[in-house]
Amino acid sequence: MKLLTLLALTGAAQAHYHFPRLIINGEPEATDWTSVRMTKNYQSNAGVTSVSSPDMRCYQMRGASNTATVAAGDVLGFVAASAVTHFGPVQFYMAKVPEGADISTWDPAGNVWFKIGSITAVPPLGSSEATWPAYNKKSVNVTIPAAVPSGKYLVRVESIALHQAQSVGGAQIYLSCAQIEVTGGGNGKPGPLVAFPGAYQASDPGLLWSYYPVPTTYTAPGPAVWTG
Ligand SMILES: [Cu+2]
Repeated sequence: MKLLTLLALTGAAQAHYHFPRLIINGEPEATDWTSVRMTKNYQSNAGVTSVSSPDMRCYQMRGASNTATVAAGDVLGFVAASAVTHFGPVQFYMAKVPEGADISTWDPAGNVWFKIGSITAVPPLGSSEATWPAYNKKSVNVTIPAAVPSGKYLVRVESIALHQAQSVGGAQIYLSCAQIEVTGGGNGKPGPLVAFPGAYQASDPGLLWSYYPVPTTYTAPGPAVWTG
């Protein structure tokens, strides 16, 4: 029994993941942590479990050396290393770097984030890939809204693992932030703007959620997706 338990725990640790590379125009970056800020879990792969922690912002250990160029309206991908091995929603946020600020050192604190994508549950609900379209994927994609103004942004990807979310603090959040420069943007006014931490509460129905008995609805946490 002890061996079985140990194997189960080891398997769980290996099953964690992180998002270390961008995919631009279908091309993954050559190396990890180039345009993506290195996260504290780059070795452990552990998720964030306190939504009130500043780690909810970028889970950052150090800044990124590069800023990737992405055209508004294009698809931006994040590689999941080695895959999104837990079921739950995957969401994307952007924050505009203020004029005059250095993107490589800017801390995206306060109400600066707007949601640009949510890959969430497709009914009927369960714990399968049919319910959760991002589950087991080796990369996840979002479209940079065509109306977003040109400029420098952080793009934050998060995967909310729900397999232990039946108790408060049980949801595991795997996230990272990429540095991009949007070209050919529009004149939209992105919003609503929210803060990390702050946007989520541990008791949000999208974070405190049990997959058994099988529920009929799932609502991902955070604001509505800004569609421009
Ligand atoms: Cu895990």
